Amino acid sequence: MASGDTGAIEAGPVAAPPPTAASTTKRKRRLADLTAEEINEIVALRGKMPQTVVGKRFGIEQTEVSAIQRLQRAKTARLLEDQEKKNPIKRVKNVELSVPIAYGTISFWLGKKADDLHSHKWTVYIRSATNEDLGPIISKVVFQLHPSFNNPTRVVESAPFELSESGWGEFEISMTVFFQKDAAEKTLELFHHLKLYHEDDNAPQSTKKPVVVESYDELVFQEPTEAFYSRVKNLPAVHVNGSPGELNVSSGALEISNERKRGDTKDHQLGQWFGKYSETDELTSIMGARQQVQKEIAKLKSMLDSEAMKLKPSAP
Ligand code: SLL
Repeated sequence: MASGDTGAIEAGPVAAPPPTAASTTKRKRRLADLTAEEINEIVALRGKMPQTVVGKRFGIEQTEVSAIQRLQRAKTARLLEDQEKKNPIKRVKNVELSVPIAYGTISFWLGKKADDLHSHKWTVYIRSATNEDLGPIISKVVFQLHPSFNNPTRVVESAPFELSESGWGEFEISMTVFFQKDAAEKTLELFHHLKLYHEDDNAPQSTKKPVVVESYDELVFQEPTEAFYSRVKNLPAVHVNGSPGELNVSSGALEISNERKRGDTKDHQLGQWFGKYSETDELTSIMGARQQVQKEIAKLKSMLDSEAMKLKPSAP
């Protein structure tokens, strides 16, 4: 699983630069000139105001407004790591949870209803590949739209994690996935290019048949925390690979539930356009194969361990 963007910039105390002749003359300020209070203010304003405005207010460049956010995120990641070092969270060894997901966009041409700024209506979404509720896994998704939209940063705090809009152009949508707290995972960044038009320019536009672009992926939790593992292991959205050893709790893999859960996408109004990743064919065989491999790995590991024990020189 790709982890969140912590940026290339190293986090650390923002020290004031040594006074130079240049710093006394009037010029644009640099990142290092900002006080901690100003940085906090910029972070708070960043989502609420266009970056250019925030930048102007503090006499810095727009790119520096973004850099500050990355710096802040890297700092948070580091704090989390430090915390974990002091008080390690218990993780389940030899186990991997995987959650098949699908994400993408479905866009309809508006036909007669189209105007210059709104030729299409579209929906961007992240769903379980089998349309189960992702609410127990994901706490929120932040969709970042093109700056030409009003309030381009959209936060969806409950499942289903989707957003509908209308517009005129194609662009890249970034989605930051935040996991439930007990998963103790960093955020995950997904990117999807919104498509409004068919590849083939000559294909007639239709208000009935949408342009659908969807990607399949899996959220993989290696050695999940014990809290997260026991809470989600039996959910139909979750596949358990490997065996938890001494925890010895039954696996929830490949369990199929017909129960309608809040937040699932089983009766979704766009459901007919969703890709189908059936439990019964491909997915089952992939999951089955994966479980087999995990079992073999566990077997080999324990064989190696017992060999190593035998080889250990006994204490004099
Ligand atoms: C393009 N680079 O030129 C892309 C930008 C932006 C699309 C596309 C805004 C709609 C609204 C909108 O659709 N922006 O203002 O409500 O194709």
